Amino acid sequence: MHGPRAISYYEAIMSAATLPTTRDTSVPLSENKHLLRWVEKMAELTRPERIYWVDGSEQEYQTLCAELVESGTFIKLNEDLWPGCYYARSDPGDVARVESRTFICSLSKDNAGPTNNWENPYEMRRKLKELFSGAMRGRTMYVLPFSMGPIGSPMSQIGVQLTDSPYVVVSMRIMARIGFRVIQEIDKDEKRVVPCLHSVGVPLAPGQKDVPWPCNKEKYIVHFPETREIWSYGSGYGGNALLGKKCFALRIASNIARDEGWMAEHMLILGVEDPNGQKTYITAAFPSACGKTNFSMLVPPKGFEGWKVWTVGDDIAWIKPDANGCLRAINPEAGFFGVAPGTSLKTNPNAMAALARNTIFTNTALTPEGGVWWEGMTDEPPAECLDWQGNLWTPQIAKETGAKAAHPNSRFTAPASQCPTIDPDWEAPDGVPISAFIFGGRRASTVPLVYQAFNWSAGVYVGATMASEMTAAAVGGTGQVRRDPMAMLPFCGYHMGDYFRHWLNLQKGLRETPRIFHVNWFRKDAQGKFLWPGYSENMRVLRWIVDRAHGRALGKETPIGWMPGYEDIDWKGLESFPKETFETLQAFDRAAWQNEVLQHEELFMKLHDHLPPQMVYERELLIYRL
Ligand code: TSX
Ligand code: MN
Repeated sequence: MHGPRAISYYEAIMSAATLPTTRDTSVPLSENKHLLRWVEKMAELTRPERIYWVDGSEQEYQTLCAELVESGTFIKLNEDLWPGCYYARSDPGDVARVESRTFICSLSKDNAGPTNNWENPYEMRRKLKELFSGAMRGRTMYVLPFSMGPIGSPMSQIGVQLTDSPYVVVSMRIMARIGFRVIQEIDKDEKRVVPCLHSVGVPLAPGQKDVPWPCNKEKYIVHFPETREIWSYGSGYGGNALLGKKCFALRIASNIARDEGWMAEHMLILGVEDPNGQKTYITAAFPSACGKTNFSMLVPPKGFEGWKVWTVGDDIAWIKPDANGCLRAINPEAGFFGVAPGTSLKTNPNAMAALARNTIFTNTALTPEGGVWWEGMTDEPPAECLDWQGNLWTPQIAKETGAKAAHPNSRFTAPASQCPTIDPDWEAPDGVPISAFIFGGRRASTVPLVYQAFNWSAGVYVGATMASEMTAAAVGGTGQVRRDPMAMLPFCGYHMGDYFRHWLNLQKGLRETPRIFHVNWFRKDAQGKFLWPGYSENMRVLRWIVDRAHGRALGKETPIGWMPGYEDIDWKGLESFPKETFETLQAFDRAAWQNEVLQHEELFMKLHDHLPPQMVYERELLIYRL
């Protein structure tokens, strides 16, 4: 880079009386030649008005937030009610991930597989260069170094995101470790970084006034798995724009993990501590709308005094066999980017505590007191508020028009460290030891509350055939079943058949085989009522899983796996739960499963040329047991 010489942050501190006000933010914070050359090249392509190196400091965060308030993107919430919190409304056309615009551009189409969008990488590069050409005109290009995983952990990975969105910079400061600490890691031993280029795709002409939420109708979220690059254009929202999360920690990391013998999974990590202080860590994968964040912060019910559930992560787990053949997991994230609607003191008091301060709210409702609100937050809605588009909302208007105050995909971006149940070891560089995997789904019928797979390959089959029903509101209406293998359908960065093979192979390097379970909190009776109270009561299921993982609990063999009998569940504090209801919850329906296994075939047919033979054999065995 021409112009100012790269200086170390330490030098900058020594040469400046007060660093944040005097630091020249255009001066590179790194001395890494590859990084500097790439930043220069991307600036030549996108033509930003200025380049800003993000140091990640608290002061910088405050300054950027103040600028976002100034520009109209942020509203500062009432400091007495929501200390350190900000509120943003997105463009109504930029409210969620766009799977139809998400691409895996591997060299061969075959490597992306039938469940991903694919474009020829050379063609895509040409297209992206066109789109990004001059895309940052009139804007600041932030150079945002970030670490997925604790800084310095051998399991962490580093990226650098170039973005023209200050909203992304402040969000990433909550969701990842960013700034100068990461630069030091990069400079230490010329570490390989994943380059991530992001633009909202709205260049500004000289003097042109910006809008609160710039974005482009045309969106591209593109991954190059071989060269480990991410290019994202046109969106400023969530997984499209905070590139460390779904793009890096799942789609690119799943490719790195395949090559290096570990797993990048769409899983929460929790620790169950029993009254003796013994801790058992478990990871769990659920499709969307199953309450994954709630489960990761579970509050034990009445009767489980002395038990504790600790949260390591609510969304992503990187899992790796250690030198002793034990699986260890880290949460690559530093925050929760959670769906707001439905989150309350009743459903998730720990999330409510985590988001009570220093949190960014996007597309919730705004109350007249300068607070936020969303459907399901309180029993009583506010008398009036502004909805996620800034229009007046009242319970009366809602009744008449069906209008929601908060967008169903509205989010809180909150520091994980603020969660009361955050595990003391959540940032342990070597991760936490994993004893069991849970797969799950939302199924009104057929699938019991809990069962344990017979062995590893049967368990991989359980994960591979996972499915969930859309809630009544979604297309299909009457609970259409959607297959979502390991909850990775939108996030696996390569062929799903090869991904199953990678799962099968993982066991070979392990001293002990982790147990695999399937849960379903959502089974309904003939009248359409939930059979299981869920939430805190899930602890009873979790206890059976923990005890099974340690070889302490009994199970009954059924054609689909091992199941607890009524006597095998700890009912302390819920003695009134009818034995018959439990039997209904656990009922194995042979006819329903014969139909279920036929549906497994549909997904497998799509993947057939890459499907590991074990998956076919497991299916055959299941059919014969039925
Ligand atoms: O998050 C949920 N969990 C996991 C909690 C640790 N939800 C919310 C899902 C949407 C995100 C649940 N909803 C759970 C659950 O276990 N179970 C249900 C279904 C249910 C809903 C309401 C009741 C019971 C079950 N109400 C009463 O029993 C009074
Ligand atoms: Mn997720």
